[in-house]
Amino acid sequence: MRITDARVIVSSPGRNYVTLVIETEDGLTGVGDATLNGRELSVASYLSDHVCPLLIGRDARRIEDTWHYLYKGAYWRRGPVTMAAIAAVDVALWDIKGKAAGMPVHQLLGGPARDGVLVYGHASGTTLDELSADFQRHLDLGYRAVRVQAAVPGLEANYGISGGAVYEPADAALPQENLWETPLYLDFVPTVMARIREEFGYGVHVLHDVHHRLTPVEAGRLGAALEPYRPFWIEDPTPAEDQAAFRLIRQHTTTPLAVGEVFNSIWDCQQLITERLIDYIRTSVSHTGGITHLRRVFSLAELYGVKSGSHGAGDLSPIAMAAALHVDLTIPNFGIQENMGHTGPVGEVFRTGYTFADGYMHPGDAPGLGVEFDEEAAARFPYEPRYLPVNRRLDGTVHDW
Ligand code: CS2
Ligand code: MG
Repeated sequence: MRITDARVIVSSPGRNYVTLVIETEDGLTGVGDATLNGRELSVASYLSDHVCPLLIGRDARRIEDTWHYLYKGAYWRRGPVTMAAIAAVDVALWDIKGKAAGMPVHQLLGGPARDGVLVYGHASGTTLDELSADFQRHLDLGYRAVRVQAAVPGLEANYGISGGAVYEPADAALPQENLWETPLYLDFVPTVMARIREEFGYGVHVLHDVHHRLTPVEAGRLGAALEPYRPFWIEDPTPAEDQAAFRLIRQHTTTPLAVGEVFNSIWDCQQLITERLIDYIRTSVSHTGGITHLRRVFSLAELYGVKSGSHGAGDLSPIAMAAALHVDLTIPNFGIQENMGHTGPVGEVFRTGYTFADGYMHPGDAPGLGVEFDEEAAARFPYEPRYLPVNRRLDGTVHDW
């Protein structure tokens, strides 16, 4: 089954997505997501200039071989651009394999290990009252797990606050500047959790994203302060490239720790997993080398009692969401899946078969991934330059965003 065409489409139906389309000689088409928020064109170039020419004439059935050909064959390994490009090829080939077999991808991965995939949604507010109304809205929709973020008094324009729409941090043609000051945040977050637990009790999972902003000892203090409220996890407590830093956090708190949305390979989390420094690994299909490599990460994690909790932000396309759900349905150590959702014209470009009911999602049973990518619709939404914000402390120092 030879590959006859591979092309990259960058479209912006509300936000930018990089989509790889692979066609085979027998008329099958597979799609993969290669979106890297704020750096979309670099992955598009990596694919069209350096990967697509290598795919023409290759056997589409040889997923594992193609993965290693692209990873080892480039000599220059890892990194978000390379791994997002490899991910798109890998996911598109799994899509083709499923369509060729007449089976959903999750059947090729061993079949369902559960009936549905527990997902968490995002509640946020510029005030605690707004947050509480948004939390209630999520409960009304059926969510059993909800992430909570609220604007820290004294810090305007902060991460994770959506103003009612789907959260979109890449909001300007050149980077906006946000403000940060850790002591204000550390004093505020326990009051957020207290309010949510007082109002909604303990029968729903509550999550919180720290977005890589603390030092290890600050993160330990936050985790300890939140223990009475029993969060499902705190996410990305410290800049995640320092794996050993998590030892210090662990020594100070039993609040579960999740990390991984900026990781792109198993090497980024090897120490975190093998030293049992985290509870959830949040790597995503699109940024971690596709289904093939993500399963390897989760298999390593399973050995050490670490569960999955994949990143599922709106800046991963519906193709990535579908691929994540197929993996989530099948692995033994599934934990939870983020579901930020997509809005606006995204649905005109990506037609999805996955479903949500009572807090659980299911990828559907259509052959392959179950997502149709409409290239004509995509052409109506050309690329728009968009950047993620940059963070500064009150004294002007650049801080982790
Ligand atoms: C966030 C993301 O979903 C999350 O947990 O951390 O929204 C993150 O800010 C974006 O994916 C960045 O592109
Ligand atoms: Mg996050």
